Amino acid sequence: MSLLLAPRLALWRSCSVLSDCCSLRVSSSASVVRHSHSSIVRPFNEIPGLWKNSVGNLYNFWKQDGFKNLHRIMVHNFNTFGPIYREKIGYYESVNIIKPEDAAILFKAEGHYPKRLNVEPWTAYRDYRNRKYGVLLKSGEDWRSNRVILNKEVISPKIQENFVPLLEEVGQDFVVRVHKKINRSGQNKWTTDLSQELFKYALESVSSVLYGERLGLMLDYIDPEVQHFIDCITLMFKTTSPMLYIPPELLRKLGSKVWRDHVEAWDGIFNQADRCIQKIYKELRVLASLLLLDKLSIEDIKASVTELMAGGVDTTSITLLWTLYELARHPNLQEELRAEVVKARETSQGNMQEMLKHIPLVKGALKETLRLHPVAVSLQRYVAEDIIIQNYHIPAGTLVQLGLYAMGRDPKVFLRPEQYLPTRWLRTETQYFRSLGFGFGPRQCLGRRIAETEMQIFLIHMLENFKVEKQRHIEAKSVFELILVPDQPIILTLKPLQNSQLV
Ligand code: HC9
Repeated sequence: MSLLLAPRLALWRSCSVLSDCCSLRVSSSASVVRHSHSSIVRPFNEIPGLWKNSVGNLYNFWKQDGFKNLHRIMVHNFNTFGPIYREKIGYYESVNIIKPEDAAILFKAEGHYPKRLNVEPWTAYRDYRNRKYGVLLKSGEDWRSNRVILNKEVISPKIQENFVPLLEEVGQDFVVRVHKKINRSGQNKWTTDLSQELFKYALESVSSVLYGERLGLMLDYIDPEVQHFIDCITLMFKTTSPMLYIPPELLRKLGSKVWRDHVEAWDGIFNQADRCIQKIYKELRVLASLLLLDKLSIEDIKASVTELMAGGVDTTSITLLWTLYELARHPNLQEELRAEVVKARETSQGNMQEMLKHIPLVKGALKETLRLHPVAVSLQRYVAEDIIIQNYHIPAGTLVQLGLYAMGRDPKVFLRPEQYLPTRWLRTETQYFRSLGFGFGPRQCLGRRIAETEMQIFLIHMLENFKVEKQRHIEAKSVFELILVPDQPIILTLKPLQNSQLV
């Protein structure tokens, strides 16, 4: 009996194989595209994920406290669905990817006018107050023409020379301030949550570069208006995230508190920037060079300069805070970095511009911080053409997000991702589309050059003068407040080094 059945079974099996082939052939000629390596490309609608019930997804997202946990939800989704998933939350629909190779495909398809996710609350405010968009929010040819001119003044390598001395001065003043605090404590050390101090350092730095004017934030008494500006930036970020998934227009009509706070925050930001811009028309810095070029309207300049100023406070200061935190947790590494800085100072005989060329490990540390604690949870582009990622067809116009936080912690992308290892950036591991903390291509962070220089100079000064220690055992995590920030205050202790001199 069984002997008789066996051949029939075999026959049935081969039949089913045949019919599989047939159905594949049929569908490939109908809607499925053939990929170059002869594998069959699968249609957009087969991408796994949660995109069929957008309202239900929004509800679940809200239940999981998604507004604060966006980064962890993304990690979870990649673990569930694999390296590509499609998602729809409220009116926000995207395809999410995690692999550096796929990021490369995405950025190659960004087109002439790269477009990322529109942060609706930000444009809603500008429209509401009738204020111009800067390059942060502009699109199309208007974006491109503004960006090309701003690039020359803000991000070109040549211009870096101009702001190194300005940033060095702010760095030195910060050291003096810390020494003062240490002396006053009477304990030969200063234990504190440095975040406020770092906000001030970052704002002082960026203002100095943009306006050529010092705000005096390294002094004991600071202008309450400037403190208000700092608070407004934090409030602006905080109030943005709850409005990402609900149309701000609607919240405005309902007179909701989050919208009102958001408007108040941006009002505070624009007022302070207006005051700064008003005061220093003549100074020969970024702002003045732009005015002299006479290629952009004063309103366009104001809009982008305000964005640079507001975008350069929490972002750099939090990255520095995470870096100090990691150095406090890894004392041996801290010594290695210090040795590099001491040697660099010798080699370059104190010339800061030169010194910045001899600190690969410090630069690696900043990349490592942005890998584990990125400011932006994701990078996004609306693809300008049809692309194929992970063998799925993605039509032009789709919003594709690279999960930057998830990628930084993926063991398939980084060896031992949980370890803070600045040396991995010294060309021992491949770097292909892995260091994306500032984005990529013509739409990358405009403030990148200022931020990098400012952070490197800060670390040089701190390492030369102080030892950074951590008090108790704390394990700080990220929380999403539009940008990722520490979920608790990070208390650090600064101790003067033996040979630290008062500058
Ligand atoms: C936030 O799902 C999460 O220095 C969203 C997608 C998104 C879109 C735009 C991103 C934003 C995220 C994070 C914060 C970014 C922003 C674009 C610019 C902004 C990266 C990933 C920077 C921090 C800017 C802000 C400048 C501004 C406030 C003047």
